[in-house]
Parts: sequence; structure tokens; C-alpha cells
Amino acid sequence: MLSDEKPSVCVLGLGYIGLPTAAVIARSGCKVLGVDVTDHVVDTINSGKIHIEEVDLDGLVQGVVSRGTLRASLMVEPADVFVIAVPTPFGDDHVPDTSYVMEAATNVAAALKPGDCVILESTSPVGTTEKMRDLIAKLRPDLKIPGMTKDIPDIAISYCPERVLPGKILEELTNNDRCIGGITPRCARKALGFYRRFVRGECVTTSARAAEMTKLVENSYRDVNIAFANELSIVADQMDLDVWEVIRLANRHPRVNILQPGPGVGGHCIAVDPWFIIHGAPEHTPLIRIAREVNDGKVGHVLEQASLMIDELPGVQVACFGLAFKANIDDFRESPALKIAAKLARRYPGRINIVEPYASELPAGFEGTDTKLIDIDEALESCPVMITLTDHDMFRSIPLDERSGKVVYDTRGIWPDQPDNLQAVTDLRLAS
Ligand code: SAJ
Repeated sequence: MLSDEKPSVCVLGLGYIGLPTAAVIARSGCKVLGVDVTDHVVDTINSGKIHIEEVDLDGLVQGVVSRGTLRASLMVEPADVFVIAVPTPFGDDHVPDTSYVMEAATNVAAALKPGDCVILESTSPVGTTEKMRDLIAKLRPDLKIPGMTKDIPDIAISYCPERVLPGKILEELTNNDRCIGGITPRCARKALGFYRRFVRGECVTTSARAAEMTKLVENSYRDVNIAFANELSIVADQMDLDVWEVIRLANRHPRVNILQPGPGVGGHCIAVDPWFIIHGAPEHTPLIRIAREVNDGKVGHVLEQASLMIDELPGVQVACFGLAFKANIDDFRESPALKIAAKLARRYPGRINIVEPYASELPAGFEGTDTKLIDIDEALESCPVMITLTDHDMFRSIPLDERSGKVVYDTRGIWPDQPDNLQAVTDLRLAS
């Protein structure tokens, strides 16, 4: 491939990151083959549709599939650039599981030819790209492998983490800076040339290990800072203070920027990635570990506070606002909101109602609890107790006069003008 020719690209893993990435690369004019292990995913994409929700992704995929620049398959085919974007979950005791990465690398190895570039994007423990390189070297002894030959290597291997925010993936895929770590500087330069084709943000090169750690550090930084906010919220509950007011005031200091407390930390990134650092250096990560524990512990705190409130008002209907792990998306993976709502539903059968505009039916977890999915208006009409668990804009915009007289537990701080519950509780008791 000459440097001004558009490379052919094979993207392995067509999930929340792989599919948008494949589509954005295809939009830049490269021929892209997306590979996934699931028939349904491959068929859906080949028919120009998508199997996940993400802003504007449907139109983009439909466009690139109909132009013939993106197609999907179960099998890897030869390409100039291979991008691996498969999951890296953790197993028991939070031990990172890189088996999907190694499986993908095995499939790539079989298709490699001199001149190819392999890029790992999956969030991975430090050292994974080198392990992947060692595996490729074992499977392809005919190729000169970077870091293992004195000659110019036949292929390039790099690590380049994605850092996009669900709900803004397409925008951030193009505009965010990228950190590209090569097994060697030459590998990094090869990958840099590729990313410059479709990334407008700055692309900075480094080593594969530094890039791996950078990704883990970014999400751990956020986790630690959210843990601080969550710890403050528990202290504020105990001291009868409004934590959001205190944070707002403290953030007026020019060098203070406290994040927002909530019912816990969800999603597949921030609650997972810190464990990859902890696992790599268990004796030197007390702060990162305790932050994880504080954020996971917040779910139990909210559950207890909500139960105290519900216990005070026997027989009264309760509306839980939100199941998604964060605002304005339909993603319920590892959602603290879902965990809390499902536990409340089991604790109070027949009394819990769910308001989740991003769900058409209740997800798993509510079986046998007689829980209903209702809309905002129904909740406002029929539920005297309201618990906010997700900060969807649609909830935030409910005006005070529609919430007045309600007993509210607002775990997200979306209704700062809500009066305290004393009067509402008294009125409810008198009415019953
Ligand atoms: N949360 C709070 N308080 C806050 C901010 C977030 O409780 O002040 C909660 C959210 O409600 C949610 C969780 O944290 O439950 C995570 O949400 P998020 O918006 O912070 O992050 P994710 O998981 O959607 O995406 C993160 C992003 N990382 C950072 O912001 C450092 C994203 O850029 C990464 O690409 C993504 O992880 C990833 O794939 O790793």
C-alpha cells in the first residue's frame, strides 16, 4: 500500500466502540470490513441497520453500508490495517480477562501480510499489546516482528485507546485527541498515519505500555473523583446538609472542581478499568481500591435511605425515575439505578413503578415483583413518592408545581428547588 492510497481496514468487534469506529473510518473513504462473532450483529449491519443505540449512528451506518464502504462478516479477511475493539471484561476477583483480545489477535495473525498494521483499541491491562505481539510472533514465525528483529519489521503493532463518551461517540471519535502507543516508535508512526485520516483531534505518539496505562488512568481519575463526591453526599446526609449546594459553593474556588454524587457508578468503563490498575499493582493502589468500594457502596446507602422513606408511608405507590446508568441514554449495563430499583421492587412488591423513557419494556430483574413501567404523567398522577435514579433531561425539566406535595428522594440532585419532605409526609399521613 502506498502512503497516499486509502488502506483497507478490518475492525474486529462491532459493539459500542467497534461499530461507530468502523463507520467513521468507512466515511473517510476506506473500505472497511467489520467482523463480529454474532450472526445477528453481522446481518443487522449488512442490512444497513444497527443493533445498539447511539446518537446519529443509524444514519451513518445506513449511508456507508449503502455506498459499499462498510460491510460485516463473521470471518476476518486480509486487510492493510486491523483494528481490534473487543471486550475486556474481568472475571472472579476482578482479574482482567484478555481472552477475547487474544482470540481476535489469533484470527488477525492468520490474515497478516508484510506491510500490515495491527492496532488494539480495547481497554487493556498494561502489557497486553506486548502479549498480543508475542502471540502473533508465535503464530507467524515467517514475519519479522517489531521489537524482535534487528531488521525493519514486516508489520506494525500499536495500542490506541478509544476515549469516547456514550451518547457523543461520533462527535468524540472525530474530535478527541488520540494517544497512540507503538511497540516501537516506527509502529506508532504507522498507526498515526492511519488515525490522521479520520481524527481531527491531535494524535500524540508514545509507547504501547504508556498508552495502555493512560486509558486506565483516565477512567480511574474519574472514579476517584466521583467517589469523593459520593462520600461527601453520605456525610451531608448525616449532617443534614444539601451536598449539591456545598459542592456548588466549593466549586466557586478557582482550583476546585468536584464532580456530582449519584446512586453509584455504572457502565462498562469507569467501574471496571480501575481494577486493571489495582490488579497490576495491588499493594500500591489503596486509594483507587477504596474509591471503587465507596462508589459500589453508594448503591447500598441509597437503597437503605429509600427504604427508610418508603417504610414511613405504608401502602403508598413509589415511582423510580430512571434505570439507565447515566443521563439521556438507553444503556442499562452495570447500572446502579437498575440495581436499586430492582432491589426495591423485590423488597416492596406491587408498590414500585418505573419511569424510564428509554425503555419500551422492563429489563430483567423485576420478575415476579408486580412492577409496572409507566410514563412521567402517570407517575405524577399516581405516585406520591418519587425517587430519582437517573438524571435524564426529561426528568430534570419537570417543573416544581408538578412535583409539589410529593415526597422526593433525589439521588442525582436534578430538582434543587424541591422543598424538604416534612410537609409532604405529614399531608400524606393525614390523607391516609
Ligand atoms: N457519574 C457520577 N457523577 C459524575 C459523573 C459521572 O455519578 O459527576 C456516573 C454516571 O452517572 C455513570 C458513571 O459515573 O453512572 C460513568 O459515567 P461517565 O459519563 O463518567 O462515563 P462513561 O462510563 O459513560 O464513559 C467513560 C468516559 N471516561 C471519562 O470521562 C474519563 C469516556 O470518555 C470513556 O471513553 C469511557 O468511559 C470508556 O469507554 O472507557
